[in-house]
Amino acid sequence: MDTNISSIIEHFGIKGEYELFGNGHINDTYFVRSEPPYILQKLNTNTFKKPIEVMENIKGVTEHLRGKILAEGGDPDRETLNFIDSDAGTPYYVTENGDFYRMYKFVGGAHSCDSTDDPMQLYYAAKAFGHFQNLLADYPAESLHEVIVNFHNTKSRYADFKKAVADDLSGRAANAEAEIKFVLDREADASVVVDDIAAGRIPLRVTHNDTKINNVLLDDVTGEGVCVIDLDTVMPGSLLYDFGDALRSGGSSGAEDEPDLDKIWFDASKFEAFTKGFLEVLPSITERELELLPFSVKLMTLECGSRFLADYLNGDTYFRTHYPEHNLVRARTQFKLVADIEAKHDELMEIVKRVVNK
Ligand code: ADP
Ligand code: GN1
Ligand code: MG
Repeated sequence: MDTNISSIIEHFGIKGEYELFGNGHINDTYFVRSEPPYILQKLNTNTFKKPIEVMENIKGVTEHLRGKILAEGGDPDRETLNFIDSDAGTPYYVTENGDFYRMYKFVGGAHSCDSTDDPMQLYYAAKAFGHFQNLLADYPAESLHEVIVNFHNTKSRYADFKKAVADDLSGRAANAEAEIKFVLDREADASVVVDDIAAGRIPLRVTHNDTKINNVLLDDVTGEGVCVIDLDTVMPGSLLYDFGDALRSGGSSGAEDEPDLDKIWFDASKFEAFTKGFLEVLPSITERELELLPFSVKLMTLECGSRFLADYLNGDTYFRTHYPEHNLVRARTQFKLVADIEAKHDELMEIVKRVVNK
């Protein structure tokens, strides 16, 4: 056992064994086996250069959510994240060498899914993400720090991608010519949402921005959404980012890093279930947002695939990888989905119309 982690746990006034937990790509997450149990996380300060700003955002947002959940008669200890203060008097603990840790209450009786075969899980996840956005509709957006600048600015993501190709820091570009072309061929897509936001055709909202399907906890008994987690990237953004990213992961037939592309396609029945749940709780959606729902899934999948591919070309410095070609495999899976979403665009639009008119 790493005595360092044990002593960090004690700085939060807790004693207990710990084990690595979850499948996040950014932070190191530990389950702390105490009574009650906790989640300890080492925040990735390579990704989040200003960790105190991340914590200020999350503290503000979770306090706001707590008030709303209480007003609805819910249980804020289960329905939002709750931090434990360290002996430094802050909701985090920084070690001598600058490592940044935080502790949450563990949300029990619930689970997250990395991918799912059950459209009902998508329905419940959608209601949870939509509800989360509703509860933050009156949150003062200007008080949020932009903790990762241009996080979903797809134009600036394109510029980053082109730079990764040009620099080819890992010398791997020759292994990925077809994948690089796939991204470059779709550059026009990058402007659609960004330009609409700039022109005021799409409203800026307070959004989660990382609605991967494993970032919502579902109740073990009822299957319903309990708690939206992983709040590091809550910032002003578009509802389309949250819708699109949830279906990028949740609408796939398989895992994000499934190497057998014959097993990967975009599942329209999952799209329908998610759209139903999302629109049931989000009546404030605009006509333009509705029109772009299918496109947003393609856009977020393309963005994510291009980020995986850029990281492969940069030498795997951003996402946690488990083997050398992992980011390339993840990118290929995303591009298989993009191609399938393109082919199914009209079918998906019909689903949106059907759900709206029900
Ligand atoms: P990352 O940013 O690395 O994705 P997350 O905050 O999403 O980290 O945590 C990783 C995983 O840990 C989640 O997918 C979830 O399964 C689990 N988890 C995180 N926080 C909690 C919590 N408060 N209660 C229960 N499980 C949690
Ligand atoms: C990362 O932290 P995690 O694993 O939930 C990433 C997302 C990507 C996702 C791809 C802060 O999410 O943007 O969509 O991996 N988070 C950050 O799986 O970059
Ligand atoms: Mg996560």
